[in-house]
Amino acid sequence: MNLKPLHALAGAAVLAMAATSANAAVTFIGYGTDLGEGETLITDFEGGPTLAEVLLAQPGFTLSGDAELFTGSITGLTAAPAFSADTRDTTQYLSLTDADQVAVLTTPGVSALSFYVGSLDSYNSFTFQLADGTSQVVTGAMLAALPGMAANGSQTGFTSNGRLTFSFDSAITQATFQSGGAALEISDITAVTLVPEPATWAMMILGFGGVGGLLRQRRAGLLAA
Ligand SMILES: [Ca+2]
Ligand SMILES: [Ca+2]
Repeated sequence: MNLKPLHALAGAAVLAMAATSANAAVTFIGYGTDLGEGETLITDFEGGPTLAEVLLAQPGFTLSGDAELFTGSITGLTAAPAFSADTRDTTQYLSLTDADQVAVLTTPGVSALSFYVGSLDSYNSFTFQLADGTSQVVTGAMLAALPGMAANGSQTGFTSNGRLTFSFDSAITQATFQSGGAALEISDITAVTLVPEPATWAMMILGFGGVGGLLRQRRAGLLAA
């Protein structure tokens, strides 16, 4: 069976989703293991065993919560995300196996956040805190309504295993992962980090200039002494 045309269809599913107060843009690429445009890896969930001890590849991010890390699959509990119809993530990944568990990622403010999700279920949920003070909840059931996506828990399907990318009208400062049951599986998280605004750059340059001026004054003082 050749899945390529269907894969391309899933890849083209870029759309705006009406959320409560802000617009959410969601992209899903079935089996999309490559990083998206401008994205850098934040974590692939190596390290541990607690979430606070997971290795984070970029400064300014924190991970916390009581969700667990798994390698491989446990029938009825957690399934390693599928990278194709017959290959899976063989490394450690994040899994929320019951409704009491939570994983929270805080960011320095990013314009887009992306996760490789495995066997998406309708009761999986992502809650985003935005820089404008609002929060947005996106559930698996909402995502299943988008073309090229399913939230049926399929452990091999390309419509339920792939890279999900979210962006909103405002920068994302925090993402909370939850699941109504077994399980929400995440292989990695990537982000598009915000470039400082021109006004911030100007202030930084002024700041550096100030430091230089101070050093020159000190040096002049030393020479005079
Ligand atoms: Ca991993
Ligand atoms: Ca699942």
